[in-house]
Amino acid sequence: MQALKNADLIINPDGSIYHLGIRPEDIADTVILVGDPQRVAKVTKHFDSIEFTKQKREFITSTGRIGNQRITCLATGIGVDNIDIVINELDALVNVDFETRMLKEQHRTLNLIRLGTSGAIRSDLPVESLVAADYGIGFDGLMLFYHQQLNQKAQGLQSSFNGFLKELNFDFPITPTYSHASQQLIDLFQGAEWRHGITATATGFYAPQNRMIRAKSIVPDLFNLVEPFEYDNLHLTNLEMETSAIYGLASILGHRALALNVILANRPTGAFAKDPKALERKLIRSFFEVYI
Ligand code: R1P
Repeated sequence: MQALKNADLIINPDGSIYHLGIRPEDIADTVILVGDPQRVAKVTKHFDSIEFTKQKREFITSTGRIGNQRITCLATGIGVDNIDIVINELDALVNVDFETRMLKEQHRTLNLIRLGTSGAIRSDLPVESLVAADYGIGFDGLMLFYHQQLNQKAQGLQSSFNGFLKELNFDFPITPTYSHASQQLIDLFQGAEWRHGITATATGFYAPQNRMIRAKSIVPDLFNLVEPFEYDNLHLTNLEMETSAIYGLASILGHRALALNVILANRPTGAFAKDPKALERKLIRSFFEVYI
């Protein structure tokens, strides 16, 4: 491999990476990814100590410790386009030598865990539920740009969903992409509190998620149509804007990934959380009860 060019791996004058504005030594092995920048402080409240907090654009990073365990929390902002930046830059921070711009010989694996908010696709998944995504289906298109060798589980999901779509005889506006969580991480979240399922990732908040205020969708029933889909005893449970890209890029780059989402909206019933902030806190608390 040749050294990465300055325009491909962009390093700021202070030695930090282009968008995230953090340096290789800033990253712990566990990185909690949150969408909302204000969620970082809600997560780090559970830390015993905080080493630093840095911000560039919407990307806030804070690293600290709980007991002996060093943990990073990073705000990704909204959407898979941001996830493309975040996961590639996190991987570069730990697996590329910033002096030589060459890949390091020893690969370092990160645990990338999303703590997010989401809407339920199914009416039997009420507001307040906590969902652990065994699988991701991307309706966003990002992973179509990457060479990806799907593992056996993701391949199984792909062929099952393709068969389902064929029977529906429905022309999708975009080619779906498929991914699976890290088995090691998903195995930790097996308690009754965690509903398991397949998380769908959309490329926008309104028409791509069947929401219409004034602008109309060309596929207004998309998620009603796919709601009955079931694979590996799991339903297509919920809809948000990051998971498929986190799972896809993590698997390509050799990291472990898991997405945990709290349900704020139930799309079939039209219900929305009365106190979304309390539910965010519930998700964070429930995560730390298991993970630490
Ligand atoms: C949309 O309101 C945002 O909220 C959800 C979606 O995935 C999207 O990012 O997640 P976060 O609360 O983690 O941002």
